Amino acid sequence: MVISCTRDCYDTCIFDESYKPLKIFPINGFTCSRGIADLKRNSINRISSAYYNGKEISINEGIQLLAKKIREAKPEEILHIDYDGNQGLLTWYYPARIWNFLGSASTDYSICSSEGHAAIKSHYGNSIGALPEDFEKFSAAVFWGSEASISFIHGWRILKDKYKITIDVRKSETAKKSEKYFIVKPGSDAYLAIGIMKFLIWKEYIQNDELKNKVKAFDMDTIIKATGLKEEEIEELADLYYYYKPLTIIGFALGRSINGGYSIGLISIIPKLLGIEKGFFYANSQGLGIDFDYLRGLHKYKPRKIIGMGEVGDRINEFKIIFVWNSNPIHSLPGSNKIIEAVNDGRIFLVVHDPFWSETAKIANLVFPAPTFLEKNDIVYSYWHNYLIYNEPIIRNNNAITEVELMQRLANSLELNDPLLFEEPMKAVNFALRNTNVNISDLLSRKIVKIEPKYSNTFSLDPFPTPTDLEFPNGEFMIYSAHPNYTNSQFKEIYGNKIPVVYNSKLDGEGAIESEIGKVKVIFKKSSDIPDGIYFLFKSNLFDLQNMPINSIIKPSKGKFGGTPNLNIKIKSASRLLY
Ligand SMILES: Nc1nc2c(c(=O)[nH]1)N[C@H]1C(S)=C(S)[C@@H](COP(=O)(O)OP(=O)(O)OC[C@H]3O[C@@H](n4cnc5c(=O)[nH]c(N)nc54)[C@H](O)[C@@H]3O)O[C@H]1N2
Ligand SMILES: Nc1nc2c(c(=O)[nH]1)N[C@H]1C(S)=C(S)[C@@H](COP(=O)(O)OP(=O)(O)OC[C@H]3O[C@@H](n4cnc5c(=O)[nH]c(N)nc54)[C@H](O)[C@@H]3O)O[C@H]1N2
Ligand code: SF4
Ligand SMILES: [Mo]
Repeated sequence: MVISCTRDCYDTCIFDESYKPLKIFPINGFTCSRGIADLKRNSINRISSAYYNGKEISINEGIQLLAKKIREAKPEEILHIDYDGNQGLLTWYYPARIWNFLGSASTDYSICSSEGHAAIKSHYGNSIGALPEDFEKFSAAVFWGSEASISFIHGWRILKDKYKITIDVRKSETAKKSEKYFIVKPGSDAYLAIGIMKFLIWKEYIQNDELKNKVKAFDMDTIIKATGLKEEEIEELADLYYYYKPLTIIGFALGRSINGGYSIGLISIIPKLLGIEKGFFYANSQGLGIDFDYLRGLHKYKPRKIIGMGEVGDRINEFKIIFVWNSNPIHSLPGSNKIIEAVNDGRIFLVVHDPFWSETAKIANLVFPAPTFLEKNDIVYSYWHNYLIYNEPIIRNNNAITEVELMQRLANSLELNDPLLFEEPMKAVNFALRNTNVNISDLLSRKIVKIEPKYSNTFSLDPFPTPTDLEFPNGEFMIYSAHPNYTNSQFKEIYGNKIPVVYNSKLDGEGAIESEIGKVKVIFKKSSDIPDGIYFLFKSNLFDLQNMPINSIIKPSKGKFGGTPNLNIKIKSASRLLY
């Protein structure tokens, strides 16, 4: 029997039944500060019953109440918000069927990685890159907009003794541990990638007339101004790429910055130009061949409306009911202050299914208790390694209701009888795996099975930007990164609720950050690791000194490729003055 951590994390650790990390590659017998605290955390801050407006009710009463609300609303007035709090196929994907059957509004799942997936696919047909075994073959690695030594510890373990180059907007922990680092301006990575390509051509490291014509449109002066690097530094990067033929780890932060899709797409084609096989890694989930749409019922049903994850706050008036699972939108989505206001005013009936009292669960009208991954059966995949895992519970929890059971009991309550809503879950998974080398009975008996990913053979330099396609980065920016002790908003039960500290080059003490749409109050802290014009926060504590979501000051937006909102925003001012 095995357990697999299903949190939104590259590593997807696998444990034995006594919760020791398996000594198989690439888990290699170690885990993170969250992994070692999971057993302890499992009994803290848990939702232990259903609640209606703060009052304990039975799960059955909760389901009846939800069914009544659903009957009173039009499908497009019901929005479900679900993300990667647990990426089990039976926790995240399959339970979406009921909402898609009803035709409810859906988000576009764009908050994190969709921009990069779409950009890389537009060049390669697929976004899959290097697998853990491939990581081992390289003698060098480039960490481009990636804080891998914190966000991706098992990948880092494989690469940490190689020659390492980091490209970041601040002196990150990964930069400090690298042999070379380059600090660029936020959102300038597309320019830098083109600068590197220009040198690769000038120095005749590569011959490619089509590329030569495309990069001509960009002059070196503009690239230097945009990136803030010296010409010699860009040349050095081209030399390093040519001589080391490194693996490039393309971080998710890039997709949430300006020019994000172009940056990621252009970075991903550098290895190809240099003939480096499987020379990049972004996220491998979409190359595994799992039919996620089938699990969600999207092969048959269609949401009546799809909205950007960055738009939920702004378009809140279009909805009457929001059903949330696997996500903590009050913490994580742009404009989430508008969700809070709408719930407080009674304009939105907010329903949350979560194992823990997340910030969103705390303000919800109706709450359902979910089991953690330690307490339920699931099929788990990783966005890095290619194991499929049959996760079995090691702790019993009779108070909680699984996502599958909640969906099916709600369907009964609504007198829905479409067979897809009641398809035996493992049968559904088996069908979703039909294009892979894995079948469910094999997986259920062997517990861990390697899936053989599918690579595509197509390649195109397009979509290659022209200068007018790119936004020239100037001004001051707020940026975020992963904290070692938290996964997004999770783990405050163990590691505490931190104050909102904004690391920067100039200011110390209490003050405010203002964007074009609002202001939040924070604690500034000077750090020599941060260049002028950069305001850095960990992405695990997104509430200001007055408990306002920091994301209140992020306006709605949609990336050009996969719809990812710009979270690393340009700000208007940062100052010690509060008013
Ligand atoms: N411990 C821990 N691990 C995690 C998570 C966590 O919360 N905690 N979260 C998981 C999730 S959800 C994700 S998405 C990943 C995220 O992990 P990563 O992919 O590593 O991305 P980020 O941590 O968002 O940012 C990485 C780096 O990008 C830099 N950066 C910001 N903007 C720019 C830019 O415009 N250009 C360049 N070159 N650099 C820039 C930041 O300074 C930061 O050092 O980690 C996963 N792993
Ligand atoms: N300003 C700013 N905003 C950001 C970011 C940033 O860098 N800056 N980062 C963005 C990124 S990268 C991401 S990925 C998003 C993440 O945003 P969220 O999706 O909100 O991620 P989490 O905070 O991990 O919340 C996941 C929720 O799922 C719950 N959960 C865990 N396991 C289960 C389960 O088995 N069942 C159910 N029903 N629920 C479960 C957890 O308890 C938690 O409440 O935030 C984004 N928001
Ligand atoms: S959060 Fe990541 S590194 Fe930590 S236990 Fe889970 S999968 Fe492993
Ligand atoms: Mo993420």
